[in-house]
Amino acid sequence: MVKILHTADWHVGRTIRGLSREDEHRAVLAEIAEIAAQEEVDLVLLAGDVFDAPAPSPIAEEIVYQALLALAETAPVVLVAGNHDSPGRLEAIAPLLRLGRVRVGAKISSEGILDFNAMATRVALVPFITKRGIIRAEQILNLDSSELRSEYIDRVQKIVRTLCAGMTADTVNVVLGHLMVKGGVTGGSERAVHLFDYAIPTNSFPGHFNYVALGHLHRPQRIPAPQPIWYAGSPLQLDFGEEKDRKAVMIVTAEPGLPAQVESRALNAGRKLKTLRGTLESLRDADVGEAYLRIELDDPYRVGLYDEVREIFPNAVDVKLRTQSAAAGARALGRIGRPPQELFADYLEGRSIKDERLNGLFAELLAEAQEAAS
Ligand SMILES: [Mn+2]
Repeated sequence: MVKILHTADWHVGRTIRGLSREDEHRAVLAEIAEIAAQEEVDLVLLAGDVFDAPAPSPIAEEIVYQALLALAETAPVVLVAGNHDSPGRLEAIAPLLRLGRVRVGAKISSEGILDFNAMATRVALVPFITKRGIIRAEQILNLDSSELRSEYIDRVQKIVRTLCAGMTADTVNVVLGHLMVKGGVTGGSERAVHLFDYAIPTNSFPGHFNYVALGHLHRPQRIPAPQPIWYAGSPLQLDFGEEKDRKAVMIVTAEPGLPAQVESRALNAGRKLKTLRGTLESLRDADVGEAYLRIELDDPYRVGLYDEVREIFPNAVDVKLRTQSAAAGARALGRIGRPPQELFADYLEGRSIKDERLNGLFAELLAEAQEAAS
């Protein structure tokens, strides 16, 4: 019997409207290390988006490496790169992390299977796979978007199947991946561009596996499938789309030949995110604790209103007047559903700029941004 702790999407370095969350990250990662120790797990799996940005700050690095070492005091740790991580950076640090019992899957590799013989456990490593990473340039030019999508899904499936080909029923087999699987529910802060278009079906995972440990979606959830396929979710509420999420890690008990048993353990160290809507008068006595607040006011604008809000709610990080957003919404309505290239052309025309090269450069930039955002 093998006991595993599954966590994901730490996003260390993430701020909320410019405010640091370093203290919360330290606290919640310590909470995870404590759970690992209490549960006496045999293995820790971290399913990508360790950092929030590909070039993290020294403080973010310190928080992550300390947390990894704290976890490694209990059990070996395995992590894969997510779309927010820099594979090159993680690959560079991998030999040092290995000395501290932390194994890294930074890039897809034919050696992407770890054997933990002492506990008869195999882990297939599926770091995030970019569209550019597996689709050739000429295909990007010649295929339409639905063909590109099925090409991507097909290749990701092949990669997963190839990695898992050697798995047999006499070991505990786990897939550790940062990827989008069909049937998941987003929390709203995962940069949802084309998220579901590029989701792979649950039957992509071949027969002999006991558990699929995923990262990418920030809400902890089981994917509807006969076998246990789970997103651990992020340990902190990262954005207001996640207000309802109850953050957690998964404790997974597995033995060869049987689907794993999964229990979630709640994480409580992070501050909550909360949205308040109404007039300032009606909200005045709201019980908000330590939560970061998004406040949407029905009041008409008056001088000093924002100062009043901040006085009553020092933890307000986002304050809007709904009356003003309605007006802005009406202006934006005329732009809804139109492709970015067209909007850009409008913008140029509005500024009396005529230069064909700009349209080409914009298209290039857009393709790159969509790639990076997904
Ligand atoms: Mn993420």
